[in-house]
Amino acid sequence: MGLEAASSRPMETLVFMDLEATGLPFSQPKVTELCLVAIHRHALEGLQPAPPTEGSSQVPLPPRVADKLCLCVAPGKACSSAASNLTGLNTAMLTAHRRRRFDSGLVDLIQAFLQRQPPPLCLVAHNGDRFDFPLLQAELSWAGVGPDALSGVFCVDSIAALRALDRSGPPRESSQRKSYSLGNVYTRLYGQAPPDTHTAEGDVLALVSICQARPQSLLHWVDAHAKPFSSIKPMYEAGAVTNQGAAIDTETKTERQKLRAATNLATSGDTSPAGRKRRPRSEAPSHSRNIPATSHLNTSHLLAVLGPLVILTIAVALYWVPWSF
Ligand code: DCM
Ligand code: MG
Repeated sequence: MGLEAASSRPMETLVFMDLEATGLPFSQPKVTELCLVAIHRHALEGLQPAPPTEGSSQVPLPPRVADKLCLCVAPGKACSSAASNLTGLNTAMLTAHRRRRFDSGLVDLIQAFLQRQPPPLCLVAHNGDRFDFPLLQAELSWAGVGPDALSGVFCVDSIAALRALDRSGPPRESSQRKSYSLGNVYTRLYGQAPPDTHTAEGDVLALVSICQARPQSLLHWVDAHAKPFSSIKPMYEAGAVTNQGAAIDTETKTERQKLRAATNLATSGDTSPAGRKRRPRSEAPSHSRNIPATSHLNTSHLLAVLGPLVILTIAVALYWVPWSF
């Protein structure tokens, strides 16, 4: 995508990122909300580091110059109740609000947003190595683009960064195992819980605030440890989610019915079988639907080839047996 950069150069832009989703990794989640906040390193370098005592610092204002891309996504499968409770989002609501799927249009939007940023650029996500990066790779693959869709983009997990910075700093609470969850790190630093937790934008802004506490050492660590985003493996195979289609449709329908009962929204167009049929082809990878048909075809082919072969063998045997005595 024209963002190629040598990893030896310092990262010029940090793109803080958070994804909300239908559930945890084991459930092969789909994205429900995405937020990217792009900040030039100068905006972070210009900040004074926070005083060393934790819990007493004032929450810094985010840099004034920051590009944001925040949007909601229709996941195409039901949210777990835990995820809905945390995020305040559910599939029926996202569908009723006519949100679109994580399709190639969204990939274009993300690429265009990143292309506006001066390279080299690095995605920064809290727990990114285990959640946000592999999930983004899975969604990119589902949308039909390859693992190199964000070629030239780098990424780091801010949990790894903060752990490393703590290890390299003066020993504090060294005997205690610290939690590096976003909320706990923020509360340790600023003596209060972060606002708007588990909304993509709220979590990104909390992460920015955390990174503003030690900007120089963070940037230094990022420059040394940024890895290519293309090296991240998808959380799951693109076809896996659509294979659960029947269950997904049923759960989604139940959610929609609940929403209609609660809000009396006229969503009949969305819930009718005809409505579902109108879903654009681009919203699901076609290959996953063909798996059973393909295996049936292979068995038929095998019988078609083996049948004549068996008949031919018997005929040859009958012809040669009398001659061999
Ligand atoms: N998540 C979940 N259950 C949890 C924690 C998280 O299902 N106990 C899912 C839903 C969230 C997503 O992970 O949208 C990302 O979490 P977070 O809001 O912490 O970024
Ligand atoms: Mg979040």
